[in-house]
Amino acid sequence: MAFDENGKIWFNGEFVNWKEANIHVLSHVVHYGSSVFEGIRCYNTKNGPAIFRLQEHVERLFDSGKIYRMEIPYTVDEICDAIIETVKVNNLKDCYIRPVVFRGYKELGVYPLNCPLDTVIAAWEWGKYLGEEALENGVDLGVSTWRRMAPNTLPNMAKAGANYMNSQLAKMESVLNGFDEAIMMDYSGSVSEGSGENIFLIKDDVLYTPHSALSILSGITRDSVIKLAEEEGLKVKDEAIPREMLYLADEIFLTGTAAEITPVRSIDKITIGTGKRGLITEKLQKKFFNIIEGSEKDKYGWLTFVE
Ligand code: PPE
Repeated sequence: MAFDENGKIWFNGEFVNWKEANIHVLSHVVHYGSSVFEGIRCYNTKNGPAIFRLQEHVERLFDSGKIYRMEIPYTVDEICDAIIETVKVNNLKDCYIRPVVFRGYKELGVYPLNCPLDTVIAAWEWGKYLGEEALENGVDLGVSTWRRMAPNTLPNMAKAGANYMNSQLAKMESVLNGFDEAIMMDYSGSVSEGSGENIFLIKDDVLYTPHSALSILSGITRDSVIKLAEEEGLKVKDEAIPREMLYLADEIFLTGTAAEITPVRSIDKITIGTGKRGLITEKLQKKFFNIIEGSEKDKYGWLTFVE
């Protein structure tokens, strides 16, 4: 992934040059991780660039802010418009969009409410999250020794910068151990999620995914896949999944804005199913990519066109 540093970044309501979108080193966020953010994709569909589930992402940004008592000084509509403008101004077609709201520069100390809130939107081209081949051949996962945050520690439903310290521990461990990605259990030992993805498994034609009280981020891709699977007549169960059920699955895949729908071919060096992308995974990928390419009708209204 590389940035094009000639672009413009939306910074508190105005576009600034990429290299001038800077903050002070004594900003609250630098010291205490006080930020909430989103990751959104724009796809170059047959009918022009369109942002996938823009409204839902921006609503989740505001929800994350609410949990942390951040009063974002814009409306959901204003942020949606600013995101569209950011894509346009930068002449992007296929891109990843990163809005972030953080506590800025005024004073330090844990108590955050005297610091200003800054709101930033950046966008850049970001290809396949887990490598070009991953969508077809699948990735290798390792179960992390790090657990997802327990209830009453850090709220998993908020997409907050600080949560990604936990993700980084798991991701570094898995990559250094030779895996592509980590899968984390929740505090009680049942399956939770990846460092930046939700997880689904398929056993005997039923789709299983951990429910929202199992320390997951309620993924928007997860929600999209559940809708597409139900449309295909598949049974979807969101429930607690024991770790060993992963090893016995017929198919497994990860979902996320960055990861899209990525098949998993092994976990802890145990082959999942045939060790190749499964048929149901492939079918769901096709449905998903047909919508974002614009070749299938967008019946859920998931696409917001940039023009
Ligand atoms: N869980 C976590 C922990 C997570 O970070 C993501 C997204 C998801 C689940 C899936 O959510 P959704 O994108 O709404 O389907 N991770 C974002 C950040 C990745 C990054 O490396 O940064 C993303 O995919 O944009």
